[in-house]
Amino acid sequence: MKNKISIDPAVKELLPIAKKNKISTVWDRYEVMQPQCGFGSLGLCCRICWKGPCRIDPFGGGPDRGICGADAHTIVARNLIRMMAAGAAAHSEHGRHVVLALWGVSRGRFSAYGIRDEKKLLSVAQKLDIETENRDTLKIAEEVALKTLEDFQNQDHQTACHWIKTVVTDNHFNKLKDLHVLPHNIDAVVCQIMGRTHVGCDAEPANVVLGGVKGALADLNGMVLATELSDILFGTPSPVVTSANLGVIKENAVNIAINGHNPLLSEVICSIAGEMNGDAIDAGAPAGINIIGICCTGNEVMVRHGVPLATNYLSQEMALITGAVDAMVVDVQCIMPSISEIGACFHTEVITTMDENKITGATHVSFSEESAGDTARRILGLAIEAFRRRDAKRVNIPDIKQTAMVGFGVESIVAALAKLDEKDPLKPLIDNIVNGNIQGIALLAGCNNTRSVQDRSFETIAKNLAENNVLLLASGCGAGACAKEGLMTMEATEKYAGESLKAVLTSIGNACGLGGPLPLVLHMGSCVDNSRAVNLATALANKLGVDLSDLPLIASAPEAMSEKAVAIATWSVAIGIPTHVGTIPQVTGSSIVTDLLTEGTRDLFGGYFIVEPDPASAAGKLMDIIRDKRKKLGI
Ligand code: SF4
Ligand code: WCC
Ligand code: FE2
Repeated sequence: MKNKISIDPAVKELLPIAKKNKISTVWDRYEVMQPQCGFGSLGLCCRICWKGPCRIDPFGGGPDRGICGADAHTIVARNLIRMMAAGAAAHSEHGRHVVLALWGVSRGRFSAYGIRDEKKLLSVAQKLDIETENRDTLKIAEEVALKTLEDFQNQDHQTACHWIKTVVTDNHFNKLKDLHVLPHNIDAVVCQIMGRTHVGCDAEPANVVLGGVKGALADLNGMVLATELSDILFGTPSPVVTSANLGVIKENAVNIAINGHNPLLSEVICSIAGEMNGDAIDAGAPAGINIIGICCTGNEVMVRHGVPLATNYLSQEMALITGAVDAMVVDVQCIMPSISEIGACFHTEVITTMDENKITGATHVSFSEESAGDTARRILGLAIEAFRRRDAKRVNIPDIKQTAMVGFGVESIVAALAKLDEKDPLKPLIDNIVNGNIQGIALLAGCNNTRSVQDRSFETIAKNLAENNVLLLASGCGAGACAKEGLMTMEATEKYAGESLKAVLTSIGNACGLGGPLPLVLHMGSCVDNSRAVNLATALANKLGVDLSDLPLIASAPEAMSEKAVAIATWSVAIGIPTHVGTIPQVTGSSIVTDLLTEGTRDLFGGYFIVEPDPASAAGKLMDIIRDKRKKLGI
């Protein structure tokens, strides 16, 4: 096979099998789609009203305005911020589900759930200025839930959402306030973006983009609350050793892949799977039930419970092509609609679970918090039934998996650092940044994209930055890529880290009793858990009394794809972080919007976009930024 597709050896092994079975995968469909529309790629196609579609001629000579009179800049800006609104809506819907679950639990409902991390509840309550002394746990939980729900309900434009204040420095909060981009209500801000981009509304490109920034910050707000409240309900991640890639599928087990994003159902599936192990064994699977994760549902249960990760977004179809996945259970976001058709080529039961996310051809088992336990049991039963239909002759599980030590939330990183300095845990990290042992911090985040070779950019950038002594954090499909590439191991640190980074990671690892260094890349969780990286960075900035934009800190989404990624990258810039994307954003049809994102935002927020598809060049540019930031700090 062409190695233009993926660096993942499991993918390479399975693609010929897909071909033999005449199964078309995401890469086949990408090829059929070529050449892709040039107008759309530049952001110059408008379908906002039925006078259109309209397109602007990027070379001049053709139309320079849409039928209504909108020019290239207006069209590009509107298209862009509608993507941000969709991203913010997706993350915030996820967050809404989680807060409603917490609210239900606090009122004695939803027996499948409980407060699993009371310590986290207390720390969250304190962050939200909620009284905790001598109060009943459920009462505190109720107040946390109600205060969080205000972020979806507040109608006072002058009062910002509660959660955003907890993740940015005070200084930056005031800056965002002065620029009128602080969200006051997630739903209202998303709604406002849809309204202002309707035909005949906001046509001033910079104003449109700033409206989008507010939506992106609403996205951040939704992600932070989703992460923090999920920790209360399901536990805060702590380091755990597990494995990644399709070799985690077991021939002698009932394999259930959980795919998507929202942990509400997958957590219950994981916790009651043991109950039905006997049934799986009776059905002829001596290893019982084997739960494996895909995409961010996978990341959620991986960092909390060490559930192995089968794969990340772009290769989700490959899990089915092993012929050994008995059920693929999906919830929301980044699920390929093709999976039902591929599942049907095998014995696999593809099960959708959220009423607002169905797929033609899949079996729908409707999820609700009230009956989550029964839903999970029904799904496990369907998987066991499907296993009985599995054709052993069609099973091809690549013998490929990597060890991965994962589960590095802020709490576990601070706990590890506390082994070096109990009273002041952030001090060793700061000291090592100041003395240059750690040159900077990078967050590797975001998707896979058929426009890139799957996972390659993550691998190249990670190795390159590590060699230059940059501490690496990862989330989402970026984390999945690093896990599959074996970068979440002590061995990777030994092999790829620069000498001084290696020494720091080794002293922390040894102090924690690991008998070796921390892994080269620290897995922080799913995409919503990007909020963990922000929390860590902001804690450092607060301690140093500087802004995020002063720190030698960068983010990279080298294979960005989704609307959620557009929202994330935008808030990353808006909170002051230089943010690399390796996919050319669909904005280059407008010089005004392009300049605003790569230059103008630097003056406004301190953060800006770096667009560089070549991963090695990107790593070089990111190192230059880190060195420059260090110089400005005088370190
Ligand atoms: Fe064309 Fe304007 Fe309608 Fe867009 S909003 S499709 S540019 S007429
Ligand atoms: Ni987040 Fe991108 Fe993965 Fe989906 S799961 S593909 S948005 S990084
Ligand atoms: Fe995700």
